[in-house]
Amino acid sequence: MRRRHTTTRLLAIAALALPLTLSAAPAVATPSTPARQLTDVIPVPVDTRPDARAAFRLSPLTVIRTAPGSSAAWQVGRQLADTLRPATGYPLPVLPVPSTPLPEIALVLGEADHRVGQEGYQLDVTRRGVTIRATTPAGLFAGTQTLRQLLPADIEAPTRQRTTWTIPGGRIIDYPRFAYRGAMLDLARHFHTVDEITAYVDLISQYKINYLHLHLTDDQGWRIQIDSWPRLTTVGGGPGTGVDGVGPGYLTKADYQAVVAYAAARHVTIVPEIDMPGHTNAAQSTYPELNCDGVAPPPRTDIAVGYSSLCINDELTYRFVEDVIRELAAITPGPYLHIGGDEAHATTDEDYRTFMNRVLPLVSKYGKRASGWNEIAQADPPADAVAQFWGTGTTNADLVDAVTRGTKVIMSPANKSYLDMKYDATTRLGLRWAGLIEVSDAYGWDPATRVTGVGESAVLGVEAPLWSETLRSLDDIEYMAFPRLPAIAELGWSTTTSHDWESFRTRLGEQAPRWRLQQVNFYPSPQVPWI
Ligand code: IFG
Repeated sequence: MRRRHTTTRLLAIAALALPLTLSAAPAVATPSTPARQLTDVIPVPVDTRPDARAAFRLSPLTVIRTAPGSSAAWQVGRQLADTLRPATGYPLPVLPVPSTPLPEIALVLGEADHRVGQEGYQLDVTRRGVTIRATTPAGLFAGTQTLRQLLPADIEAPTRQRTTWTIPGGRIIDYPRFAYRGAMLDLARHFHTVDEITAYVDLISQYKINYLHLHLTDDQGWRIQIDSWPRLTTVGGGPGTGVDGVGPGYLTKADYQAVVAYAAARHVTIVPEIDMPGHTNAAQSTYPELNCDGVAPPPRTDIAVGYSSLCINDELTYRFVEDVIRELAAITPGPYLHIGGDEAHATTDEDYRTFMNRVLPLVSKYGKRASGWNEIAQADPPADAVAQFWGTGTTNADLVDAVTRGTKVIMSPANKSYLDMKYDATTRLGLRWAGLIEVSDAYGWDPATRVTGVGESAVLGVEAPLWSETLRSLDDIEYMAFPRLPAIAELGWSTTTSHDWESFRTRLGEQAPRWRLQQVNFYPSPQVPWI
């Protein structure tokens, strides 16, 4: 009964859309940009087979058909429709039906090439339409991000364009090299609002980034509500906190859950970080009892590091840490909880190991997998712990030793992937302690050979941290992240055999019209042929 009704409805749509079709067809095709190739995508797909005879052109009749019975697939279809409707002006109804007589973009769960795995997709473009096949909704979403880039850049316009919406024909089989492809925002040094975080999620998800690490606490600010220690945010995240005291800000639990949901709808998983035992001045200046001498140090708004340490041999410290981990784990659906561990210069090596060996197991007690900066390898991290390498060198004995015991590594070499590093000596924003990072530096390395003794099988993936000592706005975030974040995204997704600077810089240049239409405040690197 439903099927007949649906078909009738579809034909009604077709009848309605027909005049639109006639009126919308431009007198002459107006190619707005050079013909797009299936490889004109970042990250570059694994396997592309063009078929010039099979180009597909969106029209007012096009429908988006999603796998019946999958609300997640339907959500991917809705997101795609929301992306394509403004610039095309087409209805693009999203229909969870087994088939349609109309030209379609079909999102199908199952039937994909076996190589696609859990995150990949198969995308077929023929004269009759587009079919994206995947094992999971995440794979469908990845396929729609590729489809978005296969359309002319005008697709990013917020208003209707008289562009010919042609998609190049052929087949793409695509899937990621690494499972973890992350970005990081530091909310502690400067508090970025929910709107700034979700705007960043909109951008990073276009490049198949699938994790966003939020650095929630540090010396200058505590940015996540913890019910059992309420002054952490009202004071530690209060007025005057942050670098240069730029002001209050923290995520309530509702804010955090809204960010988690927004990111999840774009198949980005949030990884929260509570940095300890160092980088804890915001907490310790708020609660005197968290200090060994019971005296609260003054709040800090400078950018020095390494001067703070929780009181390692005081039981209250571990009640505090367990309260925080418990409350944060309860509102974090993702698998990881990051406990920091970096620059604990005010903690003795022995105390550091004592602390970490008590705290790391608390993360798994509350159902999460512990991650931490690579210093955690100095303790005895549990086998499933993840160490995030942020060194500038190519060796690290503790890390290699932990890897032999099963630790996996997220690669974030500071001289390659730290987006808060200046592009060159003239860059107003950013720091330069790890060196200057132009786009070619961010692209020119291999996560599987960066650290001797940490090979492909030990590398979980990559992450591009953006520390906020010098950032104050979304414009600042965008200026430092674009165009270098797409470089890290390609390192995380694409194959070593497709790694090619000339190809990447050309494809990067082709992103400019898209970023201008999305009002992305990107850095126009002289290394890139921007179109
Ligand atoms: N190192 C510190 C960060 C931040 C960064 C700025 C790590 C793991 C320098 N720790 O990077 O807190 O200050 O580039």
